[in-house]
Amino acid sequence: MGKLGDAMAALDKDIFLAAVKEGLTANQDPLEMVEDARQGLELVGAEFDQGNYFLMELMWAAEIFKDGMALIRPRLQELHGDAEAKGVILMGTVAGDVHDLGKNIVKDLLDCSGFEVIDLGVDVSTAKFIENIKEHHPQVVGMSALLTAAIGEVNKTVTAIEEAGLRESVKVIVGGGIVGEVKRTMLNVDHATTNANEGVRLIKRWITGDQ
Ligand code: B12
Repeated sequence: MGKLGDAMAALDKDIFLAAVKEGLTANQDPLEMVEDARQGLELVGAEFDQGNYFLMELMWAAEIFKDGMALIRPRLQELHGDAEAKGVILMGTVAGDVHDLGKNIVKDLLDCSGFEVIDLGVDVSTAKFIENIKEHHPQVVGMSALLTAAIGEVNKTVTAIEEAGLRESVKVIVGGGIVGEVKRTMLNVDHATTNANEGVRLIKRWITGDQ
């Protein structure tokens, strides 16, 4: 873990933002910076899990991350930008789950790659996913889920997509903490990953056919 992760784990916003600026000046890969910060967040989560940090600390960590992303985003756009719209992707964090930092990174990357992203936000019900697939005809549905309790919601949504007769027309990809928790085969999706970049590369391949 690097400077960003260390500062995040220590919940030190000033040092974190200084490290972001330093990284940008040194032309560090913005995705590497995001991954470093994510690892720090994982440590914050572990402290929370052990009862050393409380909800206040989790919320503070999320705020630090968002402020850092605001600085990193323009560089992501600069490096990964591509104006040509290539397809439509529907994204949302599943019902009962309000974690959205990871989903927003994927959205930023897809935006930068020229895709039209319809972001349904957080706590998205199965019905809302279906309604929006019917309305926007996306090629890909991306779900984010971090809570163990959200695993069932992912599968419920995929079943609803099947029952609505829409499964043949969309690829489904899921990301977030649950992916590390369950065997991928337990999730009835086309792909599951905790790596935003890998997910975006695959989505590009699905839509454009490029390798
Ligand atoms: C920040 C945080 C919060 C913030 C969220 C702020 C926000 N706007 O998102 C707040 C404070 C709101 C919060 C609340 C809660 N949290 Co919380 N939270 C975290 C924490 C520390 C970091 C999560 C995060 O954003 N990581 C950084 C992002 C970038 O990582 P990511 O989401 O995994 O995304 C990456 C990939 O997975 C992937 N990805 C993500 N989505 C998608 C989608 C697609 C399509 C693709 C391709 C890829 C992809 O791309 C990203 C970049 O690589 C985690 C700890 C952890 N280990 O994850 C706990 C954690 C997830 N939270 C936890 C808990 C328990 C809660 C609460 C229940 C606490 C409470 N008592 O109220 C509530 C739940 C509220 C709810 N109903 O959802 C637990 C979950 C345990 C479990 N397994 O169920 C964790 C694991 C902490 C812990 N160790 O106990 N939390």
